[in-house]
Amino acid sequence: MDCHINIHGGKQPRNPWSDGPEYITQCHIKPGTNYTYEVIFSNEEGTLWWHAHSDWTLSSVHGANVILPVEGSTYPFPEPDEEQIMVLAETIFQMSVDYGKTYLLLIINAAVDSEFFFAIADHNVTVVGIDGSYLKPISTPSVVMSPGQTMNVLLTANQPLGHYYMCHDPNPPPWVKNITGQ
Ligand SMILES: [Cu+2]
Repeated sequence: MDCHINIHGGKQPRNPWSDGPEYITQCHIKPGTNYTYEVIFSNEEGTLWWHAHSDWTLSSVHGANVILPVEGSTYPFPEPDEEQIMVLAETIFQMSVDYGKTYLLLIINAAVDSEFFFAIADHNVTVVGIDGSYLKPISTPSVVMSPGQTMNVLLTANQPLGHYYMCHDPNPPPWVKNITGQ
């Protein structure tokens, strides 16, 4: 498969040669050949991602770029107990949590053309970052993510022990319909 990689959301100052769009900054990388990307981050922080950039390959060839706080600094929110990367794509995802722990979910909407609601039944999430920038935390029962968007959200496992649906769907889940008015 011919390929090239977009460093999605990376500003890459004075380094467009590693941005990935086919036939704009580079030709296809042919099977059996190599191409080395130089990724330059400047003030991005949190979660970004990379994806193939040719036709529909981006729906299956992708991954996270996690940009941690620089050494000697911390997150601008309480330190989570654990972190979990979640790429919203074509697969079903399950996650086990420990009661009382707080998890930082690094969520990437890798869909080519769909906005997605993301929600966890009976839980609020606290949005602390969007598209490689931190923000003033917002607590909400659901978020809507546009194609290519990333979010960092905190989830605290503070509900009775059990199984809870995690919703990733173009339509709002039933338990948030009263909030969206639909
Ligand atoms: Cu991109």
